[in-house]
Amino acid sequence: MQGLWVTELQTPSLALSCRVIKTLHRERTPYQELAVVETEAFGRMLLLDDVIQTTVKDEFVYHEMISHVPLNTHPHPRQVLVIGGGDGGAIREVIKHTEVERAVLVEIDARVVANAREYLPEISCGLDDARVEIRFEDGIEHVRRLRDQYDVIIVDSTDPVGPAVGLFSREFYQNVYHALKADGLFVAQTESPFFNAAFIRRVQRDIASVFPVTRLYLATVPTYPGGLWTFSLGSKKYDPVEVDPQTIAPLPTRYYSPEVHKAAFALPPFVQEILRPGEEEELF
Ligand code: SPD
Repeated sequence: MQGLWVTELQTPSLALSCRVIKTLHRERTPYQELAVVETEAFGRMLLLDDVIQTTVKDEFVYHEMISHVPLNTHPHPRQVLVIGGGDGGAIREVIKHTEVERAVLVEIDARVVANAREYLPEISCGLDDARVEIRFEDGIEHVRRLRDQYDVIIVDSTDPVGPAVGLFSREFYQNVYHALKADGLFVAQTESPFFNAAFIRRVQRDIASVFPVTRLYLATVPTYPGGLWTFSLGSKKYDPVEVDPQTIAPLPTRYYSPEVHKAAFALPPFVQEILRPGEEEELF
């Protein structure tokens, strides 16, 4: 192999490598090692602690699916909270919904936002919208204080290691439940069905112990381990599977559509298997 490559060790026995055209920035923030590199295959790429978070080429899949599925499930998504997501991709999608009055971004690491603004303008471009408020706080602590405030909460976190572990706990889901209004709902990114099956099973069980409606859905994100990615949704009232595609207003999207909304909940048998109760095994 020639030249500079960036490699994410996605599991102890699997790596994804991309040829790097240029390293644009590297720094140690108070929370993590941050890098922005220009790659041949995926354009600009943000890495945190050597884990790919987002790339200009494939980010739209993840950000559209973590945002439009919950926002089109809630009939009136006016107050929206995004936890994590400092690159701004989820916020960019959230503010496409004209009914959104306020979109609060709670990101622990101010340097993620600063670097996204500087190096990833296509992704961070919604952060200056008048409806957006940015707070540099720990999302776990932030949610603990809230009661009855949000219609939709989106947990756009890093992988469940280090400080993010608490974002995947039953206690956090209970706090999210209280932070939501009486008909609110939330969604979280929940890793790979190929490599994190036991983790997904545990998360789904915990969400189901708090929320009356619990769903898992899928999207294809080429730079994430295995390429197939899961999102877990907990809802007090509305079921994303019951949404009538004809009621979904058209938005400028490249992956999400009313048909994809429906199809994302059609789980292959091996993913359905994950949702059946079984042996617990901690993978992280
Ligand atoms: N394996 C990496 C998963 C990262 C998920 N969150 C990415 C944040 C993009 N806004």
